[in-house]
Amino acid sequence: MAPTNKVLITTPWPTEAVDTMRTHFEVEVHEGPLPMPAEVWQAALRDFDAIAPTVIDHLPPSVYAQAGRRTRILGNFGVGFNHIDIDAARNSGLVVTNTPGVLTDATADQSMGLLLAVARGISLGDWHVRDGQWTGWSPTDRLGTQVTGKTLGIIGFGRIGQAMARRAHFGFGMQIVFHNRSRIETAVAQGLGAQQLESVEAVLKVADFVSLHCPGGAETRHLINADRLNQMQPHAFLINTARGDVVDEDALVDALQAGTIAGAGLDVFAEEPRVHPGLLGLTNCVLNPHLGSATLETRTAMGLKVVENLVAFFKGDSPPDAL
Ligand code: 8YV
Repeated sequence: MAPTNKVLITTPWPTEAVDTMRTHFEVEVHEGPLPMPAEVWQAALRDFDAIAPTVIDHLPPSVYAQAGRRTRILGNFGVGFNHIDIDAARNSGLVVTNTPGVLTDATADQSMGLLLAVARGISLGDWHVRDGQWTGWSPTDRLGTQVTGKTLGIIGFGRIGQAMARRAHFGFGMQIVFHNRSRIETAVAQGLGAQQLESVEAVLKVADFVSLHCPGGAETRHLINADRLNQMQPHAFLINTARGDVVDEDALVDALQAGTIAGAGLDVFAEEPRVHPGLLGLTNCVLNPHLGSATLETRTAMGLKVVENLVAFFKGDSPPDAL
C-alpha cells in the first residue's frame, strides 16, 4: 500500500472538515500556541508533505528556502493569500492553493451587516442598552443614516464585491458605482445595477458608503490614505472586510476624529489581533474581529476546499485552486 501523505493543519478547523481530511491523509492539527511558532514551522517542513496555514500564519522566510524540505504544497485555508510570498513559493517549487468561491456570500453578508450596523447605530445601541444608557424612546434619539436608496461605492469588483453589490442593489435599492483594475463586462455590471468608474477617486467622490473588496498585499497597501479619505463625502461611511493595511489606519483615525467622514465598519486591521488604539475610543466606528467568513457552514466549506486541492495534488492532478 502506498504510504499516506502527512498533512499539518496549523490552526484548528471545524470538526467535519478535519474529519474529511483524515479520510485521505495522516493528519495532525497544531492546537497552539497560535500562530504556529517559527521553530514548529521548521520541523513541520521536514516532517509533512502538506501544510494548511491560515491568515494568522506569517510564514517565516525559511519556508521557501529550507534545505531537506518535505513539504510540497501549502493548502491555504482562506481566499486571501497576502501572508504568503507566492513568488518565493513558486521559485522554490512549492505549490500554493486557496479557497475562492466558498466564502463569497458569508463575507458579503458581513460587509452588509457592518454597513447597516454603523449607519443605524446597531452596535452602539446595543452597548447603550446593556450599559443602562437608554432612558426611553424619543423622536430625536440616536438618529442614524438611511441606507435604502443611497449610493454604494465598491473598490474591487471580484466575487465578493459583486455579491455585495447584489445585496445592496436588490435588497436595499442602492445605486452601485465601482472601481476595478480590469474592465468588468458591461452586462455583468448592469445586471447588478452597477456602473464602473475610471478611478478610485471618482467612486469616493459620489458614494454615500464605500466598501473595500480588493485583495491585500503590496499593491493595495494604504490605497485608502489621508488624501483619498479627504475625497470622500463628510456624510459617507467606509466599510472594510478586505485587509487591514488597505487602509492607512492613522489617517482613518484622524478622519473619524475630525469628521472628514461619518464613520467606519471594520472587520480587518493592519496588525491583527492588535487594533489601532485610536479606533477603540471612537463611537463612529464598528469593530469586528475578522469575522468575514465566520459561519460554521463557510468555515467547513473552506476546509473541504483545502482537502479537495490536496487530494488533487497528491493524485498528480493540478489542484483546482492553484495560485
Ligand atoms: C478567512 C479571509 O477566514 O479568506 C480570507 O481571505 O479573509 C477570511 O475570511 C481567513 O483568511 C482564514 O485564513
